Amino acid sequence: MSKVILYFRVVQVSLCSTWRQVRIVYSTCRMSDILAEAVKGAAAHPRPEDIQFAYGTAGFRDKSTILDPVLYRMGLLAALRSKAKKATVAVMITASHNPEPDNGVKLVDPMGEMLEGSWEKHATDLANAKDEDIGSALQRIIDAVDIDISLPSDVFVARDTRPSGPPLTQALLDGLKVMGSTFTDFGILTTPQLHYLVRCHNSKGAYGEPTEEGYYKKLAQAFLKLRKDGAKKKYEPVVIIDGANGVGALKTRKLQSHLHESLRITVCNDGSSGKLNEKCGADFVKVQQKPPAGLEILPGQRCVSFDGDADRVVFFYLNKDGVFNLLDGDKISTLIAGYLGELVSASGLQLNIGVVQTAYANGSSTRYLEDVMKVPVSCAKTGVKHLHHKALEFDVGVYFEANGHGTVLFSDQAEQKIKAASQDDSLESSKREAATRLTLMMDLINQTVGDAISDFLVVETILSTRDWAADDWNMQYRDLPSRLLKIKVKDRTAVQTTDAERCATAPAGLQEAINKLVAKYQQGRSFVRPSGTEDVVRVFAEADTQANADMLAHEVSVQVYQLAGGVGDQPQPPCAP
Ligand code: 16G
Ligand code: MG
Repeated sequence: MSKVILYFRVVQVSLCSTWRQVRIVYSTCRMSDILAEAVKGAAAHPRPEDIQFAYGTAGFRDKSTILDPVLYRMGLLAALRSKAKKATVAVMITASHNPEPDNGVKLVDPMGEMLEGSWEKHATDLANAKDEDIGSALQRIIDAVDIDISLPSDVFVARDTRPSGPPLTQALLDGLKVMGSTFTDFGILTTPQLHYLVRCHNSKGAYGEPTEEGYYKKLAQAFLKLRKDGAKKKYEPVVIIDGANGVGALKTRKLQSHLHESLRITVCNDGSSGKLNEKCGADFVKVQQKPPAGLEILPGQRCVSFDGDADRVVFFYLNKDGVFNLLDGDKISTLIAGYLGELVSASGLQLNIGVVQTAYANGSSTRYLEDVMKVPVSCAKTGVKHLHHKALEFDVGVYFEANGHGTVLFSDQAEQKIKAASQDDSLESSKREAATRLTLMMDLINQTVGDAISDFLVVETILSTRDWAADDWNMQYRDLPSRLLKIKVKDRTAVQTTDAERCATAPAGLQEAINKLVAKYQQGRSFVRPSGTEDVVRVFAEADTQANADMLAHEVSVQVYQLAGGVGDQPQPPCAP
């Protein structure tokens, strides 16, 4: 090893009660020693030879029983990332909406963004390095990024409620300790809370107080100030939350005391009896298009479903005839973009608002935004990081996946203009008031990442201001019937796409076949894409009726099966209703 760099190393760690803040005693040692220690440390976290891991759309995700070596290595990597960014980074241990036996890990960058794309390869390489090659794998990353490893590193850590969380956290901490990194283990948090904390910390409190309490206070204060008093005819401050038997339920309970009597929340699926994400949660409700187990609802009652780590949210209700109605990410973004648009015009500020969707967005929502609301719409690839990136192109960028994952980003310039207008005494009071409401909306919105709790409060604020019941919101536009299917193929990378996944470029002939099928159906639309989280190809179709959407999805599936190497039985046509 040619480089001889003296480097800090933790030799004693102790915990302090409130923050679980780690106190550290340092010693110094050489980089070569550290790399050797990293290899030695791998003995307690051996990697099975036969498994290949990949840092996918939302980090590593797998059966929790095989993730221990990945967590150890992500401890090593997080320390390097922190050194490279000269800032605190974060690591979240969660498998989101997946079943309880699964788990996962993802890295969070200093301002609460997802890990920078170029580092995903480093993560994959390190996770797949043989135990004895860990030192050289680390060295390759250090050289490729040109990291000054003599710099200190600091990492925030949190996990969801999965029973596999504590041992996996331990493996992660082992990696951090080997690298001599300081860390704060926050225990159980929602994913967006961790994103918030790391941003608050690195912005030195400018984004908020870097504590869990600080998170509740920031959201609750904005929410209470935005709540207009006065009698409501339609809006009722009563809501039922399906917490997916996960962390969102626990944290909503904590938030409740800060909201006083402004909103009556009943938390169901709070983990006291049911299993995480089992027949409940945002993913179940969106995919199954039906209410979760564990809720008793009356027609008209507004219900909300979070996913397992509370970064996704969907609303739903039964109409007066008992028919289930879903208010998904598309409905949420339309509601938010409409309201923010009104506030921006009322404030007199020149700010452009845009909405970012994915190909999964219901065609009716896109048409409504573009044709009725006259809001520009961009389409991004699936995965929060892609939407987030595109939303930065607007002064006010509203982004949501149909599955309920999204938020709003305000550019620095927009934020400054809004704050200045809210304090400008020379402005008409109506303009100033609109700017003040925008300032409060910025506080209520977790701009680091989609946040079920924050998004839920944003929606409640708008419904209350508009005096709308769920039905009024739902009537903005009518969803086109759609169907999502998945097809098993030999190699899902055989399917390649372009144009934000709306057009298949491989295998040859697939897109032409889809075009022909789509042309047969009124308001038909369909696309296929390889999943980023499962070994399948996904097929989406929408059309004028449910029967047509089902048939179009089926016909496209058959093409995928035939042209892209389907395995198992050929897809069967949908049964007649
Ligand atoms: C991940 C993504 C989610 C996306 C989903 C698509 C994040 C934090 N999560 O859960 O946004 O909708 O993957 O899954 O980016 P798929 O590729 O299997 O369809
Ligand atoms: Mg999630």
